[in-house]
Amino acid sequence: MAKSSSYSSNIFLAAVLLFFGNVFLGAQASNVLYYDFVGPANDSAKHGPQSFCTYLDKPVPYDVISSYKEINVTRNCTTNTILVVNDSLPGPTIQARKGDLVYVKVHNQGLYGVTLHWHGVKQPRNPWSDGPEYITQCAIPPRTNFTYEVNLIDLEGTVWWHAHNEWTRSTVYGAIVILPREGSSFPFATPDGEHLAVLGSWYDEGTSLNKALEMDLAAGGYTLPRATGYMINGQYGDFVPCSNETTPHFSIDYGKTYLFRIVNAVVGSEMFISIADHNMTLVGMDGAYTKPIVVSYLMIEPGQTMDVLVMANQSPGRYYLAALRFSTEDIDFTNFVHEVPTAIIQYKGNFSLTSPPTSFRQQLRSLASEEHPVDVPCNVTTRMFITVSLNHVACPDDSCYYGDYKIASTLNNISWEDPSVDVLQAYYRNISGVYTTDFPDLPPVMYNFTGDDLSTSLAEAAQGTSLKVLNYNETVEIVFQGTNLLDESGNHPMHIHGYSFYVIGVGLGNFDNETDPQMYNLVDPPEVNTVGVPKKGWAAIRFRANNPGVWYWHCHIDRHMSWGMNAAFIVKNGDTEETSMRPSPSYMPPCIASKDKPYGETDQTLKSDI
Ligand SMILES: [Cu+2]
Repeated sequence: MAKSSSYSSNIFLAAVLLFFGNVFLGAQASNVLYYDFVGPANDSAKHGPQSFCTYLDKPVPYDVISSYKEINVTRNCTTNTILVVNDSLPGPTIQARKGDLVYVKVHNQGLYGVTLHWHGVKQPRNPWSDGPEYITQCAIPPRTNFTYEVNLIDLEGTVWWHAHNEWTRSTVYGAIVILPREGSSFPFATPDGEHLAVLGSWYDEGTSLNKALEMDLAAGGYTLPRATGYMINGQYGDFVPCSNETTPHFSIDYGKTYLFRIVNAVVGSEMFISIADHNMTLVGMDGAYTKPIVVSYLMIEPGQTMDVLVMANQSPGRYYLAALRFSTEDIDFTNFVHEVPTAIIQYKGNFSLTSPPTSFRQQLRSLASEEHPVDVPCNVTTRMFITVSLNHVACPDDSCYYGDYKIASTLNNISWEDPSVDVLQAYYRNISGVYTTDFPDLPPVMYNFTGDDLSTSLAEAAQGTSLKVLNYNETVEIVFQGTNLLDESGNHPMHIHGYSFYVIGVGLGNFDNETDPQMYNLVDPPEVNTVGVPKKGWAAIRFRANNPGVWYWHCHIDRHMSWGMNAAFIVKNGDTEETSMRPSPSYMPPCIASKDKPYGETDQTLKSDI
């Protein structure tokens, strides 16, 4: 099989925030493979992250750069300083097989705290390694390290990892490629090769992004930072100045079939993707297989991953792969100048050079085969109906730029407030006063959620750190209902940590609890970790609460998350050790420093220490 390194060269590098080291991969404890990933700076700095999608017998370790340095990164003819892992944007690809256990030691060599989240990885019984700041841990301080355990027990396909504190993930992200177990194969003909396309965002604020975010939130949240462009594998491509030298190229051979693994790591937007003159066959999403569907474009939510097969069946030449931002929100928030990325799919050999979202969602089906079965809960024990809204709260003083209100966003009208100690620690150690367990199963009032000209009084939000408690093994149905409060309806990609869930229904308008359940797909619904709740519509999901711990759920548009569109579950322990949360690791990053962000304030001091 051909090795496909999907990243273009000439990636100029920036400040190293941290690096992965001492990783080992292994399917069973009896067959643990050790890899020492710590090494001197070497050639991979010039080529970006290496993709080892080669169907080798063993995963191949990627080289790691462990030096600390600040190097300016140039994109779109402007130079900036950004935080990255291992000198590369995107960061390194983790390659493993289904069932592997991956240990990632994060050495924070930067100036700011950081946490990492393994998006789509369920982390059975082990919320300690999940990563969201203030939910399962506090930030890893500079000059310290923390080891994550990433358990790929039941995933196959593509998921990804990213920073999970403030908006650090804008530059700290990478793919996790999970091949079938040794001795088993894809549920489709083995592709002739594969490519990785990771979509990302670019903010001109660079390392000041979180500072700008905090200031804007304090001033009412109306002017949160906006991406100035979107990228494929950290590059803009041909249509942006100073970029065509570094346009990503994906080589293909006529007559062959390629697996493209697509990750939407964009911070604030859904994206359309298509390839000129080529259809794509969707075969997987979020680390699980789907029934194949042939499409001319994809609509991918931020947080989602999609695996597609592309047949090289057109006249040999060059074809653009392009991504376009899809936005459903008010133009006050979304109408800004931004660049659109492209990559080139290039046939090898000699040739002469010669070009609606809801229906897409409704085509999605699980594979539901003997080897890849579905297990949709039939009898529901906990039903939740959760409104997903943009709201407002009174400005606490006269600090807001625009009048008496701050923007808030809510789930069941409650806007999340970060605690000062992470919820998991508080739950585990019985620390009181950190959170409440009164997250409601219904919104406070029922109204015509998707109607126009709704009363602004409905948009007054409550604030709190409110969690929902589930008993072990409860079967949960959640209907997420989008609203048009403040005339600010939009699409919201809801992501749940610690679980995959089945999307049993998606529709427009207000959910009807008599007629809509009759249309549920309980046979082969897609199994995902992120579902797009359509603008002025709803989405219904089910899962079994069989993973004890504290698990975050939130909109994966970070603007909405920063306004408070978040909540968390506590899933209680079962009766046995195997159904209970594992004990806390002996070391977790301390919470003392992270809430008041001292790292950025003392940049110079820390810098001289490193
Ligand atoms: Cu949202």
